[in-house]
Amino acid sequence: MDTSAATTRYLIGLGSNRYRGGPPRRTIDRAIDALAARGLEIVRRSSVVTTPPLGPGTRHYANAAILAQTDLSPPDLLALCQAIEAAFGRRSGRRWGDRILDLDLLLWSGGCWADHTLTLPHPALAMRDFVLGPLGEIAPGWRHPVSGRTIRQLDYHVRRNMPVDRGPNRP
Ligand code: PH2
Ligand code: MG
Ligand code: MG
Repeated sequence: MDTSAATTRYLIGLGSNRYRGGPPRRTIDRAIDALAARGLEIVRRSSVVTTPPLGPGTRHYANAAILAQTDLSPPDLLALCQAIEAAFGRRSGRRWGDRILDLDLLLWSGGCWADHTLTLPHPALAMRDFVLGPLGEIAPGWRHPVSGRTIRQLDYHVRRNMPVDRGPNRP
């Protein structure tokens, strides 16, 4: 038995809507490479979809999600994600404003987590089609630990209740 294998799984959402060193889709690819280079095992990755901005953003987003395995705790993984965001040039600015790179912890195999900086599942998960779409590609059967609904069910509900322009990748 391989006792060195990481046992904790995370679903992570990625977003970018500012050009820096390349277009947003390329930033998403580079961010996934950066997470892998820092020791995360990327188990699955979604396609990159183009979505209209929710909130005050001015440009469309490239969004994607990954399923990753690591031994890091939620706060340690959050710190790593924030370090990568900073390395990509992200500056703290307006809430929900345009951003070079956003890495959001969405769900983890440990169920619920809450401390002063991090809440899992991500509180807005069930309301965001740009998160649920990519998640549905890689983990449709994953159950939200509070509602008990699968990603597939949540995605179905959000699309039925809040139809939005899907962008060129999700006709
Ligand atoms: N992220 C936000 C605010 N609005 N809109 C889209 N389409 N995609 C995002 O990732 C996104 C957003 C804050 O993180
Ligand atoms: Mg976000
Ligand atoms: Mg974020």
